[in-house]
Amino acid sequence: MAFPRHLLSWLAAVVLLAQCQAKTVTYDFNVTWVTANPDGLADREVVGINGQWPLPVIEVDKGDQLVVNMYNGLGDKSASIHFHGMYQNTTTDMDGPAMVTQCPVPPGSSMTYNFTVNQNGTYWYHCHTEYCYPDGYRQALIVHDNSSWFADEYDDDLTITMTDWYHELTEEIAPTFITVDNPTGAEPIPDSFLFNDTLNTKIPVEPGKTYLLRLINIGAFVAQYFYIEDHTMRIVEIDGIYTDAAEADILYISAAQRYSVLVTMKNSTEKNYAIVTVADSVLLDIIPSDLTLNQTNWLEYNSSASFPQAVMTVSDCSDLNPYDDMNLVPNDRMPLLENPDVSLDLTVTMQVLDNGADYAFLNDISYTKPKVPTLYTVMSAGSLATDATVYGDYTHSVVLDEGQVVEIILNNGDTGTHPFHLHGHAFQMIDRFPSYGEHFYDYADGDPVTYNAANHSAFPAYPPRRDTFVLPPQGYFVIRFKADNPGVWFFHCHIDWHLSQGLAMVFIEAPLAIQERVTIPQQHYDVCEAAGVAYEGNAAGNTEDYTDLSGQNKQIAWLPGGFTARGIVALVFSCVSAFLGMGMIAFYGLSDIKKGAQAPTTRREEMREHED
Ligand SMILES: *[C@@H]1O[C@H](CO)[C@@H](O)[C@H](O)[C@H]1NC(C)=O
Ligand SMILES: *[C@@H]1O[C@H](CO)[C@@H](O)[C@H](O)[C@H]1NC(C)=O
Ligand SMILES: *[C@@H]1O[C@H](CO)[C@@H](O)[C@H](O)[C@H]1NC(C)=O
Ligand SMILES: *[C@@H]1O[C@H](CO)[C@@H](O)[C@H](O)[C@H]1NC(C)=O
Ligand SMILES: *[C@@H]1O[C@H](CO)[C@@H](O)[C@H](O)[C@H]1NC(C)=O
Ligand SMILES: *[C@@H]1O[C@H](CO)[C@@H](O)[C@H](O)[C@H]1NC(C)=O
Ligand SMILES: *[C@@H]1O[C@H](CO)[C@@H](O)[C@H](O)[C@H]1NC(C)=O
Ligand SMILES: *[C@@H]1O[C@H](CO)[C@@H](O)[C@H](O)[C@H]1NC(C)=O
Ligand SMILES: *[C@@H]1O[C@H](CO)[C@@H](O)[C@H](O)[C@H]1NC(C)=O
Ligand SMILES: *[C@@H]1O[C@H](CO)[C@@H](O)[C@H](O)[C@H]1NC(C)=O
Ligand SMILES: [Cu+2]
Repeated sequence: MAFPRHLLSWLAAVVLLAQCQAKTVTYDFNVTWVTANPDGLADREVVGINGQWPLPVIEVDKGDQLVVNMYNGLGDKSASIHFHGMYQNTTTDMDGPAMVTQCPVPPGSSMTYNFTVNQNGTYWYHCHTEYCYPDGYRQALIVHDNSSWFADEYDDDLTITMTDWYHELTEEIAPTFITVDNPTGAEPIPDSFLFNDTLNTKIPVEPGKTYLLRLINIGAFVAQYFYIEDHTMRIVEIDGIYTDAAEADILYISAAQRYSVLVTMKNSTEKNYAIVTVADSVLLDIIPSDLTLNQTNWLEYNSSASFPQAVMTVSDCSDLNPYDDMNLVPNDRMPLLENPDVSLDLTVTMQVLDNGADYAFLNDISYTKPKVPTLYTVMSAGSLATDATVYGDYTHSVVLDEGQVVEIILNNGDTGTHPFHLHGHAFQMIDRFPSYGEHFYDYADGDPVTYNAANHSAFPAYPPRRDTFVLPPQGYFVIRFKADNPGVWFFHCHIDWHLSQGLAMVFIEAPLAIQERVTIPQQHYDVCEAAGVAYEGNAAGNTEDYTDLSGQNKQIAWLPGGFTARGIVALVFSCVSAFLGMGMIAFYGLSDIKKGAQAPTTRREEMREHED
């Protein structure tokens, strides 16, 4: 019996549709504590998913609908998920940062994330409530693409993460960080560095083949140098943006950055080769003698040959000369965005506030979370959503109009390195000083060098784009993006310690378009109910008068005039700190709460004062 012809063509159409139609990929995440010991040095509690750690890699194809049903089974800690690098176009409510686009999901509550993946490349996901991803709640998110320009050039792809690792829970470390006992803001020193959440990995490879290595720094703090002995890498993607191939011997991968590189194997199987990661120890205020900064893992060509430790050729990691990502050219040749409609001139500083602890600032504002998640203020403020006042004085919110070209000039008044991440966009990197390489750290000892709009280096015709860009010590960077994605987008340093010190601000992009195009699922508001967090009103939770911010959360008061941060640091170091800590709190409690006249002081200067 023959099938009717029309039925056959109908069947063919169904088959075709099934092949090119995007699918829904669903993950059920039951988030609970589990025990792990990835460096072989200490058992600790980590955030597991469905009883497992390392966490599952999320894998999707471009165009898929990704659904993640998260149940918070931690019992004692709130959580959320940010899908780092996903533009969340029309789904800003699925972006994940607590108190920015959602409420923190309390223990016993669930939240469903549901959005279309309209991008290619290498991403990751991580918890985005206070202090939660360093406890292990982070993993790779890969968007496969069989039609990338380099798809024919590799045989297989491998995902490799790297991270700093602490033996204590973040909640145990945090109280020792922002405190009068740590006025220089010295970041907690990691206990080790992991390679793909373990150590001593042997990656079996076949001679002559080419691999696409997707390298992701999922760490909370420390950048890492990466190279493979006797092998050249060809960079083809940074942070989800395809680039023209660029040969590199060494990469510098900051927290949150990704590099995809093509590596062709040798034909000979006589030897195994070291894959080397070197933690950027310049970021560490002290280097404990038992901290292993360099790790050797291997390309395994021959399991019966030896696995030699890497031989280091330089005396200090800052002598390693990594590839400068400013030189990359995006494969799509998106031209330089010209004539910005908005140009923001921002300066990073670290300053001691009235409680004697060190905080981080963008133009003297230390991000302080609002009482209502900023997106929910947008949704409930009506036409006042275009007035930045309603988002409060300490969220550092900037309202953008749809379609504007936005420029951010970020000057670094601090001696630390800050990998800045913008949610909702990949931005163009149009200038940076100093460049990666041998002079990267030279300026940390002199005066900050600020961007001069009247005299800058020529901008690239096709600027590289990425979503996380390293701001050099006492240097600057300049980036641009087009406000073509209505949403509430966090812009912050990806060193989790610095984020907790307030190194963040918020872009409210086309708020009236958000109101039109975004529908918040009832379940997301239910999470607020469960968490006891308001989901209507301005930053202070006021639903009657959106311009009345009384009761809003504020940053700690400034030191009283006459007391400089340097003075405080000198004092702290010359006295017994426990005794002094109590004395200072009492003293400042009596003083006027007003902004002091002191100039921003960098940490290095403070340290010098202490050394003097
Ligand atoms: C999550 O896992 C815990 C521990 O295995 C289990 O007790 C709980 O019932 C699970 N919850 C859900 C919603 O799956
Ligand atoms: C996810 O979103 C799509 C598009 O809005 C919708 O059709 C679908 O029902 C949603 N799925 C879930 C599980 O919420
Ligand atoms: C891409 O190629 C891989 C390996 O050949 C295959 O398993 C996968 O189904 C392909 N994906 C798509 C969307 O065609
Ligand atoms: C994803 O990759 C495909 C094939 O290389 C390309 O056509 C498409 O433009 C890419 N998508 C984005 C958002 O860059
Ligand atoms: C790295 O770890 C992830 C998660 O366990 C795994 O899927 C991946 O294959 C590992 N990569 C390599 C190169 O072994
Ligand atoms: C390995 O062998 C292939 C085929 O003979 C050759 O084209 C290639 O250049 C060789 N690779 C190296 C690194 O010598
Ligand atoms: C693997 O290494 C061993 C020890 O060096 C050597 O004897 C052997 O010939 C090698 N095998 C291959 C296939 O190269
Ligand atoms: C680690 O790497 C640095 C810089 O590459 C080097 O100076 C140092 O000697 C290495 N340390 C060890 C223990 O190999
Ligand atoms: C512009 O900057 C360069 C490099 O810093 C400097 O050498 C030059 O003198 C400056 N030109 C002017 C007109 O300021
Ligand atoms: C968001 O989608 C709009 C409409 O398709 C598009 O014009 C815009 O470029 C997208 N923005 C981003 C950041 O992908
Ligand atoms: Cu930082």
